Amino acid sequence: MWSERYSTQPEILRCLKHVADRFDLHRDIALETRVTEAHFDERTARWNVRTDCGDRVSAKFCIMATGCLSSTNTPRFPGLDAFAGRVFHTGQWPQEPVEFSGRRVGIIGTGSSAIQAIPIIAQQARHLFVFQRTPNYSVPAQNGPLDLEMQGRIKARYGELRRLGSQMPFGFDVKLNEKSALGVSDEERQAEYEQRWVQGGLPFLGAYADLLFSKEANETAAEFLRLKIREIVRDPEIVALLSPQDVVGCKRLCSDTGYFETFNRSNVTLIDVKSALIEAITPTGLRTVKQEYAFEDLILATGFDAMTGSLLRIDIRGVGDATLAERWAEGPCTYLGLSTVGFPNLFMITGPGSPSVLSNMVGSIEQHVEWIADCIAHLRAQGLSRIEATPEAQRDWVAHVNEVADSTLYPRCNSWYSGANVPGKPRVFMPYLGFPQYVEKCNQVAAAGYEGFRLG
Ligand code: NA7
Repeated sequence: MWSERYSTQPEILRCLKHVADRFDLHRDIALETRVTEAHFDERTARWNVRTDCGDRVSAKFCIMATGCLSSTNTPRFPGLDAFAGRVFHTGQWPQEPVEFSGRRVGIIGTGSSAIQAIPIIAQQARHLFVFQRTPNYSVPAQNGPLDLEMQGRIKARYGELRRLGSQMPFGFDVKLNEKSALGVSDEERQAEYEQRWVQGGLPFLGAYADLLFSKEANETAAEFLRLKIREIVRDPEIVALLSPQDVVGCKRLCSDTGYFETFNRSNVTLIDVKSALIEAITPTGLRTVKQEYAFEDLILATGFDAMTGSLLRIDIRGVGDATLAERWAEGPCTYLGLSTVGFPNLFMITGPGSPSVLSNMVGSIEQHVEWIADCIAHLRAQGLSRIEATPEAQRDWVAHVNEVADSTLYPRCNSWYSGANVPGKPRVFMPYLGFPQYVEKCNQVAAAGYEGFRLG
């Protein structure tokens, strides 16, 4: 039973443990184990995997289910190591509760993680300093308890809801308005945005069909969201700092509970670190080029080395001992986000070039797991032991992923979707836009005897 519209981490963990118990999965899972290397042995056509616990495993197939947002991004702030207080990263939060009562806290970043953390920490801390480089748009989460009757209604239609969701562009069953934002009256548009604001969450972006295609259409949504900030936040200087100027949804739209209201509190200070860059972390706080701030706890809400980080932190070597890091030096290249040239029998779950983070992750993960399982079963049934994407299929797929992305506003901003949040990371738009088309393509590839792959 889910107790809220947006479940908290402990509730999700309880659900995962329940599934692992119920299907007796624990015996096949090694927790607290980091894979350090995976090398393909051309002689045996097997993957040799090592872990930091000293395990050595040999397997015919290697499936990297390493997650799109699991390797944290920690900028190299000078002085960080010498900070005398506690340091937390939102992506590596401790399991035990963290108490901020009576403490001065600094938080760097104002992405989704910070936007969710800031209102809660502000209620506890003596003072909270928020160091913002770029403001973000946010809509209310409108979180709340899920009553039993509603849960019953949803569960009675599970199959149907999943089927409907799988036919939608992002794999979610949300109401998409097919009209253009520019083809309706101001009153109608305002009412549509208002209704979606009250409803809450990311379906706000479904208000009009052209929001992610036309800058002019997008600007109507941007102005609506900026007006909300002006209505909520009292100090006009803070309003100006909190008001984004980019395209809405180009960076992932955030969803919050009382985020903008938090800046009306007397114990919260917003600091613009775009106009006054962070110079260093000092032992007692942080120094910008303009001023010094003192606090006891530092929170890095600085995001993730998304989509490729977890893969590239493992020493993965394929044909000819070539490393994945070398192969992807100019950015990730895959066929369907499932496979990459030069790495036979290696599959990725929600890899770059698949819908992944721009889709319902659960649906996308399931689709990949099922496709890979079917593929392995097919190879076994045919007495085959090797599968590898062809360079031509990969080249065409990469071009197609870019072409689709370029028809939208997505590649226009500095988002983690294109690696722009990590200094030095190649700029490649990584997710594939269009869940139903993608699933159809994967099914066609399989039906045509794994077209675009060399089987052996
Ligand atoms: P995000 O969305 O990548 O946000 C990271 C934040 O940290 C963002 O505000 C960044 O500012 C800021 N940042 C990163 N590096 C620096 C430096 N060097 N100086 C100052 N500020 C910095 O990560 P989240 O964890 O919030 O969310 C990631 C996803 O998880 C989210 O989209 C959901 O899908 C779930 P910037 O915008 O780069 O100027």
